[in-house]
Parts: sequence; structure tokens; C-alpha cells
Amino acid sequence: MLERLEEIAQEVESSLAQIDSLEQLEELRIRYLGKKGVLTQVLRGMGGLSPQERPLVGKAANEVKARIEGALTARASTLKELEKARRLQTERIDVTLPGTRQFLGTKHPLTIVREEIEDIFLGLGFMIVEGPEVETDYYNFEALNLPKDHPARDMQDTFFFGPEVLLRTHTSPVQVRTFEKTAPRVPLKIIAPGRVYRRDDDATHSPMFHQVEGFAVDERITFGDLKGTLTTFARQMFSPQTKMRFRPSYFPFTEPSAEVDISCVICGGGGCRVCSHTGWLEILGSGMIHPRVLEISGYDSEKVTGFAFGMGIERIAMLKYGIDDMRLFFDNDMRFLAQF
Ligand code: 2NL
Repeated sequence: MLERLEEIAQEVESSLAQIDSLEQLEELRIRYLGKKGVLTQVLRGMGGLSPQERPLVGKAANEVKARIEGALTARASTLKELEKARRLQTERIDVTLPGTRQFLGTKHPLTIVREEIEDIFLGLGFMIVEGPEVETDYYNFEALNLPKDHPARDMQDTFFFGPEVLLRTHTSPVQVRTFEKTAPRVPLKIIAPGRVYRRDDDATHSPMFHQVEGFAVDERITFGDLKGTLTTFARQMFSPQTKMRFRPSYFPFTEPSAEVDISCVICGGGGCRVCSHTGWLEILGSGMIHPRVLEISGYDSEKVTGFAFGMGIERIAMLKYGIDDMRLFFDNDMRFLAQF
């Protein structure tokens, strides 16, 4: 029996070398020291021993048990050390590596320019008003002195949902809605920024683009007020040296009407490729609000007058930043957008 005990101890000691995880170690412990373990079975056999042999075998069994426990504990602590070293190896972080760059978003150039236009007109006492992009024939055309048979309706290739419902071709309907709510009260000065839609299959046009329209109505508003307001706008938007030119034009909703040029932002008026060697760049259309438009919306055109203007935000942004292709605004290429 004493030999059997020594054998058991040696078995455990040689098995230990092969064990490389704490789970396996626990299995080994149960196999030898557990309730049904090898050592426990041997001790059960002690009942058959003589009273002389029993204390000897009992003492030896306790020693073997202590020896096995000691060996298991020693192996356990070695394994724990090994595992810790392995973890340190796999979880190692190189704190000198460069970090992951966090890209900040930027405003779209059209947003930057729209906000700049808004700030300038807010400074001149205008309010900002927005309205629906899906409009009725009445607000988009009829109320602006464009009856159904008017030839100027062809100037605007309109997206229709039905005979009376359409995508607005300009932001003027916002202004008409504002007239309707306010008339005949004056003064009233607003700008209406927003998206507008025109069916243009030309590759250099976009079916959706952005406009800012504005107007002022009051007693005794004159063409001089229009010139002063737009000159102030252009000098803040481009440069204090900007010169202005008003050319007679035609719009159905204004009379008289004028197209407005600024001295070329590139050459200052000397002539270059951007201004086609004219020294001038067209930036907007304007005029005195047609008396019929005022009457339709409930004003007494004998008592109040007004000026109005409209500009394309894309065009202003292209001139301001020297961009030669409008499609760049809609491609959403980050290399372009991140520059603003
Ligand atoms: C252009 C020309 C213009 C208007 C827009 C307007 C609005 C009302 C009454 C009268 Cl409610 N006029 N808007 C007037 C003249 C010109 O826009 O070239 N836009 C890009």
C-alpha cells in the first residue's frame, strides 16, 4: 500500500508537467483528490489493514496528500504567471502610435453664402421668411401677374404634379403669401431664401437650385431705395470697391425692371476671361413691384410702392469663390466640400 501511495504521488508529479491550463489542473486535482479520486479510493482500502499497519499507512497517506496539494498549488501559481505574461503580450498598446483622425464636418459652400446673404439683409432690417416648395399655380404664377396664357410662363420650365400643383420655380410665392397675411399694413421688408426647381436638361444646369428673393413695400419706396439697398448688399458681399450697373430689363412682376451687374470680382473692371472682357458680371434681377401684383395681394397701389429682387445663390457662390462649374455643388465630393 505504501508503494501504491508513492506511485500515486509520482503519477501526479509527472502529469503536472503536461498541464498548461488552470482548467486541466482542476481536472487533475479532482481525479486524484476528489470524493471519488484515486487517493480517496486507496484510503478506503485502509479498513483491511492491521492495527499496527494503520498508523503507518495513515501517516504516509497524509504526507502524499500534502505533497500532491503542494505540487498542484505550485503548478497553479506558475500557470497564473504564464497566463498573465501571455495577456500582457496580446494586450500590449503602443502609446506612441498616431491617433485616429476625427474629421469635423464643414458647412456646404451654398449654406455659407446663403447665411452671409441673410446676415447682410438682416442688418438692413429685412426679415427672413420660408415657405413650401410644392406650390399652387396661383402663388407661383397667377398672383405674380402671370396669367395662364402669358408667354413668360414658357421662360420657366415647370415641374407639374397636376394642372394646379407644381414645384415652385422661384421663391416669389413665399413673398405673395407674406403680402396676403400682412396687407394692407406697411412697411414690410422680407427676404425669402430656399430651393427652387426648373426642368432644364442642359448638363450645366441643375433641376434644383437655390434662390434668395427679397422685397420692400412702404409708402414712397423708390427706385433709389432699390439701388441703395442692392449697392450696400454687393459691397458687403464682394468688396467695398464694387461698382454697380443697372440695365433695363423685363420681368412680368416688376415695372420698371433692371438687371444688376457688379464690376468683375477678378479683374475689377479691366476685362478678363471670367467677365468675357466686359468688366461686368450679372448678379441679380430686380425692379419696382408691378402695381397689379400689389393690388392682387390687397395693397392700394396708389398708396404704397415696393421694390423686389431675386438672385441665384449658386451664381453668387461661384463668383465669390471662383468656381466655374455649378455641378460641383451637387456632386458631394469631399475633396471639394472640405475646402470651405
Ligand atoms: C432673377 C430675377 C426677380 C423678383 C424676382 C418679385 C417678387 C414679388 C413681386 C415682384 Cl412677390 N418681384 N421678385 C423681381 C424681379 C426679379 O428675380 O433673375 N432672379 C434670379
